[in-house]
Amino acid sequence: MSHNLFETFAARMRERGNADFITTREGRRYSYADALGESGRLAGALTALGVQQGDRVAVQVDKSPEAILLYLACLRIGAVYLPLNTGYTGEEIRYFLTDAEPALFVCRAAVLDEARRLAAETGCPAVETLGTAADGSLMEKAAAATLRDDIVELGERDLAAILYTSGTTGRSKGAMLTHRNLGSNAETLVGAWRFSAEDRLIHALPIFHTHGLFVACNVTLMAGASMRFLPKFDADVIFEEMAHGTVLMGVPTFYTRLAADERLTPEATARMRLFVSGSAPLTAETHEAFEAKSGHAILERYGMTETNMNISNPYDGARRAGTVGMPLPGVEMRITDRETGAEVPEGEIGMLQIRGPNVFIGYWRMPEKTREELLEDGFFITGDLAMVDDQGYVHIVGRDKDLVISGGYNVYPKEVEQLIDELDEVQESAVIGLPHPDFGEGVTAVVVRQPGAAIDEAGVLAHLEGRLARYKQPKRVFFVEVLPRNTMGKVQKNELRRQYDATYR
Ligand code: MLC
Ligand code: AMP
Repeated sequence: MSHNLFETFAARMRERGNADFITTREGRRYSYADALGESGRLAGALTALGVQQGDRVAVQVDKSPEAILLYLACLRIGAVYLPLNTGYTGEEIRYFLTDAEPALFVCRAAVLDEARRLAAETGCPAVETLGTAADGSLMEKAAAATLRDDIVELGERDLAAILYTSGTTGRSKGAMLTHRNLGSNAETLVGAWRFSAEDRLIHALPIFHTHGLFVACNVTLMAGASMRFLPKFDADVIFEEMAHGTVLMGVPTFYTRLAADERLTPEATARMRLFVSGSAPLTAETHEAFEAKSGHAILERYGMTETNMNISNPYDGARRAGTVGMPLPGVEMRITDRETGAEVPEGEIGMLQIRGPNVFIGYWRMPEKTREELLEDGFFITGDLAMVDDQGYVHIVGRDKDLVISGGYNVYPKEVEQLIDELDEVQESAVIGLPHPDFGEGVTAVVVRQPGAAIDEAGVLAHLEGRLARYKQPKRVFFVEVLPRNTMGKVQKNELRRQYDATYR
């Protein structure tokens, strides 16, 4: 039996035929039958470009239906889809191309020259462009290509995608996700969240991370539902779309913004059946405000790049504010003591570990990192601190890893600190996340100057511009004489967070 996830999607495409798969507000539309045909043509183009089974296809493009068709084309031929945040700078891209050694890099036309230079430097043999209006050299090649209507046979451990997640050491790790990982999770979520062909998902997330790509698109495909593709979150547009949609998936910032909007009423959301939140903690305050104004209890769930979705509030039953619910069917969870590794009793806080068919198979070319985080018995150490209450609901109470989540994007402090520390005028720095009303956490730098140096906030930020994606750049930079340290010499980030707590409030 082949494990190619596209087999399941293809069955849905044949059944759903002329039904909507993706539509846009500009009036563009792909039916399920179109998706079957176009992904075959793109598969033909990939083959003509030399992409073979197991090859990586790196993709840094603006959101479009065609980018999803490219993802589907990769699945068809067993190529490994490697989506990249559009915010990444050339320097960041260089690392991914070097590490993943893709056979093809698909980029935006506006950065083609830079992409070609980076590809040449890193040994990537082909570069094509993809625009947002079914344009670009890749689409031209697809139009001229011989259609591939086969679906490559794959085994249980064959990769569907590699998604890079930043690492605590500052080096990004490529999480290897198999067809089985993605397929099992999509199937589980369709059941848990009652997706059907009648659903119309309002899709306002980016499509280069787990949430917008796998949770949203794979669940839609698995259910034969449709998606309204929006370029980004825009509250005005969301209110218009809610008159036609049934489901919205978003990061907490979506809901904070919607809950603060006077247009949020039971009437405005009358056609909607489900609001899902994830990727960062949703405050109980936002959960309650949203429900009070709309009558809808947001369904909060918990997931990760490495594991897809693990834990979810119930569809039927209480969706409790400040909790992420119960493990999804087929997903096992344990909460352990950091020192002893033993499971902690109910009600106590410990390290959250996850096992199941959704859990990735390791980090690309990092066997040691894989061994550290993916245990021999199959449990993955999430780095999140959790507690189960007496009703079985899981609370994510904090993080054991040094990570900031800003508007649903992960920022690893080390990566930012390393760049700030490069400056001659800087002795050392500490990057922290502080409570932020819109983004949940705001990236903030605390810097110690070299004796006699005069560098200021603008000077530090100027150094980061062009080197780091904008969402990783600190919103504020503060200067201190010394960083607080514990007796072991470790910077006390808790103390810094306490001191600067009011910065964005
Ligand atoms: C934009 N900016 C951000 C930011 N997004 N800064 C910090 N954090 C962010 N997330 C910057 C912009 O560059 C701009 O700066 C300024 O903030 C204002 O921009 P905006 O117009 O208000 O931002 P907007 O376009 O509305 O974007 C905010 C957002 C977006 C929250 C809607 O960031 C978003 O869609 N986030 C979703 C991330 C996501 O999909 N995560 C899922 C990961 S998967 P300037 O200075 O340039 O003007 C995962 C697993 C799981 O975690 O469980 O799901
Ligand atoms: P990523 O590596 O981008 O996939 O982000 C995964 C991390 O996001 C998790 O390890 C958590 O720290 C966080 N996360 C995701 N969903 C939630 C949630 N509902 N509540 C709290 N944290 C979350």
